Amino acid sequence: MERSRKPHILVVDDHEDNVELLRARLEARGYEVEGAVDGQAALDQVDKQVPDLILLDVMMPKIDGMEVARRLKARMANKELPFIPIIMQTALDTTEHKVEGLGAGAIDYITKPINFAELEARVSSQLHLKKLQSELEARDKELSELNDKLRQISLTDGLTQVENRRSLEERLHDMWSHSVRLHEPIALVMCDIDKFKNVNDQYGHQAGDAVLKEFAQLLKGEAREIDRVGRYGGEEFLLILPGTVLDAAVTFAERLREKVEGHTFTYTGGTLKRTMSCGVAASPHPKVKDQEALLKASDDALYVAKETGRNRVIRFDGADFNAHMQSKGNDSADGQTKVSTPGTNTGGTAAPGAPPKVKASAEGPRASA
Ligand code: GH3
Ligand code: MG
Ligand code: MG
Repeated sequence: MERSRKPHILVVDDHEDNVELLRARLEARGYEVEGAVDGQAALDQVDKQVPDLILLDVMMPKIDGMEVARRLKARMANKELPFIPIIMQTALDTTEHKVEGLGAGAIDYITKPINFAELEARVSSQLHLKKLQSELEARDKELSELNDKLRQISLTDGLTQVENRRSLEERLHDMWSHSVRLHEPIALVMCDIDKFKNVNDQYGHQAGDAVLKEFAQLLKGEAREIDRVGRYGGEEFLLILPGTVLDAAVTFAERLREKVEGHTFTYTGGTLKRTMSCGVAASPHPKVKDQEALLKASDDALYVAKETGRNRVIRFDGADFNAHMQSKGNDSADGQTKVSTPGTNTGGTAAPGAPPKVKASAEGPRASA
């Protein structure tokens, strides 16, 4: 109810004289009044203009006041209508009738013949309650919107505006459970920009920030609507690909890697090129038992990509992965792979003599796109 306009009251009575009498009284008190002389007319009038309050006669032919109240109450309950206080006017001053009226959806009642002072007091108190309730609802809505906004902020990376690590972990948890329940595959692609520190060192931190933002958008642009793309850490990004088997995820990651390699990043003052390395893992896989193992598998594959030359896609438990693990004296067979952090290596762009890139398998389109 807006403060500026007059409260709107619908008076329903099958005796037109009664309607007119109440109209005159209420209009004199500053209310705007509509009249209806039967139940159907009352319901039609509510459809035309929702009143702030209804004064409803009980005894009417065809659709009586009880039925009107019941129908309106049902529509209020399913939010088709806002809350409208209904005051029953009844000649039947028995407890049963009052109880029935209140049960049907009336908030108050007044007995005929009507005492106008009493009527006015009841109308004004119900309108006051309705106003308080509307204000409360508005505040509730505002608070809930603010809460949604806060939650959104708490799940978004401030710099790149993609999901942050917390959000990714929440999503992975949900998506993992979903994939287990429905026996659907799920894949992770862990991406890390190669030699990103050099960007900061050579072009400044702001250029680094610009590259991160553009990089995030590039990944997002390549992902499907149902995929999740987020910043897992500094210059490390994670993609969660539901319904995707390992082969398909490797193909996808390879496409991403090529895209990044071919992309020219822009920062204030110039442009630069960069490459990225990816680790890919998926479930179902005999060595991936839970979501932590899946995350670790993609991370381990990423580190192998770094150690074996960067600008590469490495598939967890694939030939390159296992060869490297063996050369390191590690065996991934127990699912507890240990990989040292990458040492010094060649720069961001593909170095001459770097190991050949993983040939991504083209088999198997990404399932359930
Ligand atoms: P590698 O190829 O092994 O991944 O080398 P790298 O230089 O990319 O990795 P390293 O971990 O040595 O350095 C990461 C750098 O990312 C260091 C850090 O200052 C920078 N960084 C992390 N977060 C941000 C950020 O928000 N903005 C900028 N500009 N730099 C960031
Ligand atoms: Mg890096
Ligand atoms: Mg890193």
